[in-house]
Amino acid sequence: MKRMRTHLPSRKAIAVLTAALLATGMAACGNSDTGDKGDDGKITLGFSQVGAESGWRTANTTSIKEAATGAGIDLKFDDAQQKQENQIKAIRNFIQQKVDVIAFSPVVESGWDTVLKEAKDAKIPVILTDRSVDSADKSLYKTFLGSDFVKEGRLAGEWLVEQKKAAGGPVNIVELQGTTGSAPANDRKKGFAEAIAANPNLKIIASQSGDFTRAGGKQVMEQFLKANPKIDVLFAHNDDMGLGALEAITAAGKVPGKDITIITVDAVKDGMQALADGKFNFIAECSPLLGPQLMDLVKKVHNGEQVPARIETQETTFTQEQAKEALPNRKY
Ligand code: GYE
Repeated sequence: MKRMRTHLPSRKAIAVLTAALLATGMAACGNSDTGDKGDDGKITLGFSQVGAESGWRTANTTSIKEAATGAGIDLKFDDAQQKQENQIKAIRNFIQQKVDVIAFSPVVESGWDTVLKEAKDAKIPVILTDRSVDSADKSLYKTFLGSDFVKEGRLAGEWLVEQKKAAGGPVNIVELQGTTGSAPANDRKKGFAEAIAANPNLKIIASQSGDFTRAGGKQVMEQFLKANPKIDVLFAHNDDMGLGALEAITAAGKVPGKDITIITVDAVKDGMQALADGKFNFIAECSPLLGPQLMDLVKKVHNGEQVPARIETQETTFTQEQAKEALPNRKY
């Protein structure tokens, strides 16, 4: 009997425990209704990244990780290896773990409604970053932070129209598209096509996905070169595919930047170097440095503050001369 008694919690212990439980419960309610903060009191952000397919993506991941540390946000980072099913799995995990906020860069535009609804039902706010979704129900996410991809495609096309004004004869264009079904591939294709539409001599003779990777760009460009004896222009939806294509073009005995005019998007360091070296001819910029703005938004939506429905990054374009000037100070 005596021994048993010593193992029973005393009244005082029960009182202390109850008070502690109440306090935690109240603290959680006071923070927000979107989930508990971690043990350390920090906001927890679940972030699902597309993958590591390009220089742009690597710079974007670094920016997000550094900004989270700087903002004192507890980051749970998941790399989906360019697969939507992995992103859906990661988001479901974040919901289960009751993170405070979920952010993700959707690999493709469609097929998100179900999982976004699950996050909404769990009262976890979602922020879209870099790429958007095509969901009709805009209440499934709080905001979108990223670039105007249609504009990037249009700027690329407008530059080409200007260059080829005096060309007269047919200008054969090949296009390396980004990941099939992704917002930047869909939108850059659209913007570029619109910009050149009024010029019937500018013709896209082949267009295929290189999945935003160097290997993809090289392989598809090899096929383009085999199938088409006269290629005047390459429009690649990102620098990496353009860089991969350089190898195929050189191997085919052609001079990139001279025999074939090369236009890309992103303006990451390697792309800018190729432009400064005269191998590329024009780049429409797309900034991956979204981390600091994202962390700001995470704090705001966690506090229940209103945020704009769409926040667009300011971007520019680069010619070869401008690339030479900008390169020394390029951050990514
Ligand atoms: O242009 C490309 C990357 O979504 C804007 O994804 C991003 C694109 C970027 O793989 O390099």
